Amino acid sequence: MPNYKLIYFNSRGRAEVTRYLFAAAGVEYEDVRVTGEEWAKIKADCKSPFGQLPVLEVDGNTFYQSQAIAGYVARELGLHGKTNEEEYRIYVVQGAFTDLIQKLGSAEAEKDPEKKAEIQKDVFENYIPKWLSSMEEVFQQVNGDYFAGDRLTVGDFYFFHACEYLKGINQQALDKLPGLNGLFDRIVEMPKIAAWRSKRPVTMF
Ligand SMILES: N[C@@H](CCC(=O)N[C@@H](CS)C(=O)NCC(=O)O)C(=O)O
Repeated sequence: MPNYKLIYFNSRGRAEVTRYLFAAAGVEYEDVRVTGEEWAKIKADCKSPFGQLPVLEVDGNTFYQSQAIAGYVARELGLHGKTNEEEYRIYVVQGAFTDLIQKLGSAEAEKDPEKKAEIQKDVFENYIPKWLSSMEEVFQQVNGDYFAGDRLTVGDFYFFHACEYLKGINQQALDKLPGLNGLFDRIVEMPKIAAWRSKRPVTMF
């Protein structure tokens, strides 16, 4: 097994899907979490051409862009799509995840407090409920217990990571969505995922 070193900040953010993949596969890796102060010092030496985190070092080679990293790790660990259709279904969830974090990020980035409150109200009252019901519809179209069909894949961890955050804000967020609720609970109860969630540093997102 190669030597994996995942470098990111002390948050789940753009690294957690990859952390979940390592956890689910029971693969050891170095989970390096840098502070903002440390990052300011090492940013110039960051081996990503984008000068951003996360980066993944694999036996000394540097991989960058979080979704490319997750896709690479998923394939290495057998949690990728094994057919064209499975791969397609994973990209659907990954795309929806990207839409959600862009929307949450745009609310966060607004400086004017009044406008920010307005955007946040719209995100929480309209965008997120619609996003969740769309995800339920996507899940219901699949013939199986997981987003790609009958196998756990990286797509399920994009969903899980997003919904872990949404449930942190509103514990009932998935209550009326039986497919998503059931999948969320199945992932929570996976022993290797439960072990990771109980030992990882506690962070807001
Ligand atoms: N598209 C990139 C975005 C990476 C990104 O925005 N990283 C942020 C943290 S979430 C970062 O490194 N910020 C510090 C900086 O830009 O100096 C990815 O998904 O990896």
